[in-house]
Amino acid sequence: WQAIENGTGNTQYSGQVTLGTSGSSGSYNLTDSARGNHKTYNLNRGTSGTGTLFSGADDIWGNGSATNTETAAADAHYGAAETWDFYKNVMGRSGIRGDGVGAYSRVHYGNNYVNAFWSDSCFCMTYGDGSGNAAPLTSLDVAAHEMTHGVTSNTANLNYSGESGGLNEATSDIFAAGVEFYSDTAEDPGDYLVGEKIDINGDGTPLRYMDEPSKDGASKDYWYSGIGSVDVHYSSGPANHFFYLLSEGSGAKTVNGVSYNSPTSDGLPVTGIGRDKALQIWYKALTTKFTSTTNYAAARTGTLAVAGELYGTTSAEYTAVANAWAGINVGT
Ligand code: ASN
Ligand code: ZN
Repeated sequence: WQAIENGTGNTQYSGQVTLGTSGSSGSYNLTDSARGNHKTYNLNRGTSGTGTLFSGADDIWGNGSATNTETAAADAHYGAAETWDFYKNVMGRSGIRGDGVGAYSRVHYGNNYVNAFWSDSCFCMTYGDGSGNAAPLTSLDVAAHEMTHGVTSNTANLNYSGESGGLNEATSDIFAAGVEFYSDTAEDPGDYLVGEKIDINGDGTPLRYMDEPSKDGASKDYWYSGIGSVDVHYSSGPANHFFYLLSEGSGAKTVNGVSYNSPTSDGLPVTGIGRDKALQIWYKALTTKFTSTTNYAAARTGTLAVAGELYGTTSAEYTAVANAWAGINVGT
């Protein structure tokens, strides 16, 4: 038995945060007993197994720099905790499977590894240290994106190819934005960008933009017949764009200090209903309407059905869902 403790994380991307840890005076470890015993392990540049559970005498983790081994652990542990809390407190879901059981995170995967991933087989998240082992892929939105792959696997189970694969990817980006707005630290305020903290492009630009996905140079803004044959990280674009339009509406808007300008395929305006309602609609569709083969047309049908159930078919919310899909060229 180990007491529930509150440690201090000095993260690279989210500033100083409180971490759920375990242990007692002189001997602590990264086991979050308040969140299904989610643990964070050190792979120490290995690529298999679990490595070693992060442990230490002082319950202070990391120093904000990637050169400190504990820093990536602090970020990953924090990301898992915020994602857990978002699903629990906003969606009423306890853990990835909804059974209250935590997963685990592995940091320092490989050497100069520029990716992070969820695995169904280990029920775990894994993070590389990025270019030069200096930019671990452990930002809050990346952690929430990967953990959401676990939620998707255990709910709609959207096939990771074709249009359903794009919807799977978009689901991870949508809830990553939800978690970031939920956490909303001064160091990493909520936004409709993905991976803006990890500088994966080396020029300070984010990995993805939800207001106008094509700004990344590869993602699609609008659905078209044949989009199912592009990489799932780019066919996600229209669904990310749908979510932005439904939340904030089309046109120019500044949210939390970030400026967006979201176009529509038909040039017609869309009025947003706010992020909180948009998140609820997507979550309920994911968990009660979507299946492994849901495509864009079926996602439209599913979210409209949910909007009807939640708000009625004559509601502004229902109309906004229809208009946001029309704005990305679905159902017109
Ligand atoms: N980081 C990537 C993702 O979660 C890994 C992958 O391509 N599956 O989408
Ligand atoms: Zn993904």
